Amino acid sequence: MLNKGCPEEELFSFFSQKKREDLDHNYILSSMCTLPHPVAVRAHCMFMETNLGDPGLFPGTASLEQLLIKRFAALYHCPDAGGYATSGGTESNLQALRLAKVQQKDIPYPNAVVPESAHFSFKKSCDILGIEMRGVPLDDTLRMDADAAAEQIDSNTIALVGIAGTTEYGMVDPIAALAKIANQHNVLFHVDAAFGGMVIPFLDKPIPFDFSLPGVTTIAVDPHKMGMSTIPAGCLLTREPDLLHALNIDTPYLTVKQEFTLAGTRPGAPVVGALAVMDYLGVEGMRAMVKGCLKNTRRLIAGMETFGFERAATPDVNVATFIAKKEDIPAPWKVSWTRPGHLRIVCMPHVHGERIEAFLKDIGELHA
Ligand code: 0PR
Repeated sequence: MLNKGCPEEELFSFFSQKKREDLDHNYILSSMCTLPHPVAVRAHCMFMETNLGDPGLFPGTASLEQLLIKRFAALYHCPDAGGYATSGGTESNLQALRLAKVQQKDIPYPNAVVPESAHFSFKKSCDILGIEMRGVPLDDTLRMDADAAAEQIDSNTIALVGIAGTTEYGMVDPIAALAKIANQHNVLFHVDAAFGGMVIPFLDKPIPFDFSLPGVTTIAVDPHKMGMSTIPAGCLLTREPDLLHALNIDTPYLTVKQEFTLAGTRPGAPVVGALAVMDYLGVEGMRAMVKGCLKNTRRLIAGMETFGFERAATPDVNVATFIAKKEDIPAPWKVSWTRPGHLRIVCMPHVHGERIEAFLKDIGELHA
């Protein structure tokens, strides 16, 4: 720590200089986060000091968290669903598996059946919880193979996981078929819709992935991805409103005597930010935003194919992947690469149509 305090202007000039070292969003094509919507920023600033970890001190903010959960519960066809605001997909996935484990205390060597396309947060969660992670191969469309999933389930299986919008290829697993399998085997079925949960409901033809399917027990969705909230904002939803109480821990000196959340201190600011965007845009506004992102995804795929870059998948959501090499990408564009080595571009809201055209022009010139 500095011995003598630094003058404010000097400090902020240093911060400005450091912030300029961050990449320009105009060139970021690799991220599942985006520039927050202005109403999210406004709400975030308004609720900066709020702590949902001690909700009795912030009952107004806590009621807004409940309202956010209600919004998702209705959107996911289960108005009575429960849940809470997490720090994002990693925490939601960890808590869902923790719930599965706590519910089945008698199983000494529990396993979870998870698609090979799963986000690495499942590996972290299984490590922490002492759960064996059983990988299920994908079919040739890069969706989880439901028959192979059923074969992996045994008497030690505590959870089945499906992904609604995979991180790398933007695919939606066969959630309806998986929900049936989960029901037959009586295991908790967690749907990781961290990305797709704010895309799929707004598609022209929504793919079933939510509580409308009997068998879906829990859903993870991240407003800090396609919900354009400030970071960190995730939600874990449970079909049964009180399911999370199985995770309750005594918190004797707080304004609540028990808590099921993972974090203690929890920011209210991004939670209200998430609600602000949802209520400001409504279903119509979200549909328009998602429509734009999907149009840009299709345009990018068509444009890349005219240059001879074949698509690696035909995605369900706004993630485009191609057979390409690192040297094919012009500077200063920032793209990402999947585990099997495909070029990956996420057409987030900040990746406007004009940015797609600018990228296509640059890549076209490099390959002229
Ligand atoms: N589940 C899915 C399907 C995800 O795509 C992600 C993150 C998670 C869970 C975990 O969410 P949190 O990171 O919020 O805990 N997917 C992105 C990824 O790993 C996250 C990301 C976002 C990475 C922006 C980089 C970036 O610039 O690629």
